[in-house]
Amino acid sequence: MPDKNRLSVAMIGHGFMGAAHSQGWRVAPRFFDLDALPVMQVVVGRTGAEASAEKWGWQESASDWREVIARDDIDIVDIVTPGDSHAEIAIAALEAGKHVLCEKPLANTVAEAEAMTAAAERAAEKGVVSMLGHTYRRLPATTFARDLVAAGRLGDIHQVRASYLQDWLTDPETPLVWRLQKELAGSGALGDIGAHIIDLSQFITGMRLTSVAGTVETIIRERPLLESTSGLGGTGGTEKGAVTVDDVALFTGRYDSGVLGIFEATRFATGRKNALRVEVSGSKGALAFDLEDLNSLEFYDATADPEMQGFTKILVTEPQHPYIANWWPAGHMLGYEHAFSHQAKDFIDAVTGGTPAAPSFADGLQVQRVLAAVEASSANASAWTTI
Ligand code: SOE
Repeated sequence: MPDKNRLSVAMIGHGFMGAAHSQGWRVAPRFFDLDALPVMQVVVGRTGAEASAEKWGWQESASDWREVIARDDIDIVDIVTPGDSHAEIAIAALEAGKHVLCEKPLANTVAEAEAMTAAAERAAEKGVVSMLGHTYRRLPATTFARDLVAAGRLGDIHQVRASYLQDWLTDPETPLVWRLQKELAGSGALGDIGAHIIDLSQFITGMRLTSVAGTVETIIRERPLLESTSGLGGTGGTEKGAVTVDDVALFTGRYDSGVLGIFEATRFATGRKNALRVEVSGSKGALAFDLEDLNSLEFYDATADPEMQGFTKILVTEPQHPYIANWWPAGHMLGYEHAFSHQAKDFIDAVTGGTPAAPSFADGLQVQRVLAAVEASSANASAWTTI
């Protein structure tokens, strides 16, 4: 690697998201021309961090995040732990003057998200950067979708449809992992995957949700206690424990423009593995994005001659498309992990070049308020609830 300014990264947590973030830090400086080189210095975990460090290419491992945050040689703290520790770690890191990248959802409660946002705003006055990890914003097709809406190609937005469908909980033997425990995860499908479609719909349209009406439901209420983890699930024992989060969240939302959106987040969509879909309908056109076909964007031009109208599938792999010029020739396809490199690149650009770090913690707080409003609505006979 060329000799450049270096920014040492400490990653706190080393589960599935730790693997994805490691990939981002490792690859971004090899494909994008960054003004500083992120150095994968230390991965932190209560147990097993040494093996993760070796596997993913971190220089060292540690078990105490507080000690790591106190180190002078650490510039960036990357938080990929379950949501219950986001607030404590992020606030401590920001107060120690470290730039912070935090996985979504920002926190487990609105109060925590407010405290994190206040800490981020105080830190920003001293030039400290903070950013939230909604990686699906950083796919070429979703960024291009945002650009099309901003350029007026859809005209006035009439409606939004967004769903995030997974099925990894349909098996009742899937054990009680942390994502199914309220004290660790905050909420279930709602916060874990619903947060993505809330953020993505707002990112693409530039509109903000102001009220919601919804229902959340837990389909399987008890699961085997976890014995060993693998991927999102693992192996359970004979003893069972209570699932304390939702499995399914369905809601309608109204944006600040007055437009209605419909949302579904579920881990019980049998056969759907990671199917995030956002469709936006407007007076001059429409677009549809499908994560299971992430190199493409469907666009409908309602201003074309009637006999030529129809959804066009655009392969978003031309060098003119966002992020693509630094990768492969047209049509050579990107995957899930590329968004993590884009995230690392955008974060380093924000730190070195002062470009705005988006989504900000304030954006994450707004999403957290949407999540809380959906839960409040569900507890109140699905009444419309202001965010
Ligand atoms: C599990 O539902 C999960 O890994 C989410 O936590 C991620 O945010 C999403 O990108 C994929 O699914």
